Amino acid sequence: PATKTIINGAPPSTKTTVTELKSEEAVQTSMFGKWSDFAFAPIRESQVSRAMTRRYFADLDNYAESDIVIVGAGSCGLTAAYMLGKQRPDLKIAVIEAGVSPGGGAWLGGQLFSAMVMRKPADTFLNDLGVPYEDEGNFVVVKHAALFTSTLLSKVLSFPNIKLFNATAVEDLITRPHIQATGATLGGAVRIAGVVTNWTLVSMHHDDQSCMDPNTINAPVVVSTTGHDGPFGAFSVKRLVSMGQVEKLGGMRGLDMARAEDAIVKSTREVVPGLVVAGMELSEVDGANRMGPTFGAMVGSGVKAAEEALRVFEE
Ligand code: AHZ
Repeated sequence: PATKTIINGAPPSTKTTVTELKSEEAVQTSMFGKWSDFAFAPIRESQVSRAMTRRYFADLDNYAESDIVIVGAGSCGLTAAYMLGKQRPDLKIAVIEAGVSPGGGAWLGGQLFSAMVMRKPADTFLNDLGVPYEDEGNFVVVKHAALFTSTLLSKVLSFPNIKLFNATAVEDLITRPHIQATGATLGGAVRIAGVVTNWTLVSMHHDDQSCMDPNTINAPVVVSTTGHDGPFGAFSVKRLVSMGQVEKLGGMRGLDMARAEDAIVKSTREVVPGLVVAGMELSEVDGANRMGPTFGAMVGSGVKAAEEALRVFEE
């Protein structure tokens, strides 16, 4: 009847076509076989819970003693993780990221624009990673920053010796008295011997909830790449100041691309024994300029941080 056709929003002839399509679909096969036979393998809810929690708790247990901890999974931290994972499959590397989504500021090229600019010679790293780009002479352009970040992330996560703990904040640093080669300890000097962690959501509620003590990871080397000062940034270097290991921070200076990028890469180093600082966190230590939306220095600093970490580790 006319009313029914209007309610369905389609004339009777169209209905026939849909029915025909459905029967064609039933015989079509896909990667899942025939759609008419489609069904998931059976599961019980507890199996899903156990599949996740068993692995997570095994990782917490395993990585409680790590060889290297990287704090912050932005472009610099992920680059360091990639270099370490590639060169040293024998080392256990924990990456701690406060955010749920790793990648820091590298999901966009700058402001809300997609393309990511890297000055040469950072293109060498893109070649190694297998990320395509357009060559513009002195610099190259990846068509979307997310292509760089997702490729880097997928490689880092594929290494069996790297575990990313995201939604986890580093709340403090583990310290030991720094014993010099002569056997002497100098003043109150410390070496960093690991990190103190907590769920980020817990870290954000220390003011209104009590008794939420943290967890720990011991490691002979920590690489801190928590970015410049901000809600979470420059975490480790600010803590170094409050514990008297660094007198004061230089404070990140204004934007000067040409100066900033070289300075960050060249000065990537072990700032106190056991703590390598890299990426934009370093600009707060040295009072270096910022570079804004050009990412070559984050890659260069990450590569150098991996070298510095291995040097400390091998001392
Ligand atoms: O969530 C932070 C981000 O993903 C994470 N992080 C910060 N504090 C943390 C803590 N525990 C765990 N206490 C923490 N994680 O660290 C990551 C830092 O990433 P980022 O992209 O901000 O820093 P980056 O040094 O890798 O890259 C900087 C990119 C910039 S900023 C800039 C400018 O302002 O001029 N220019 C560039 C290229």
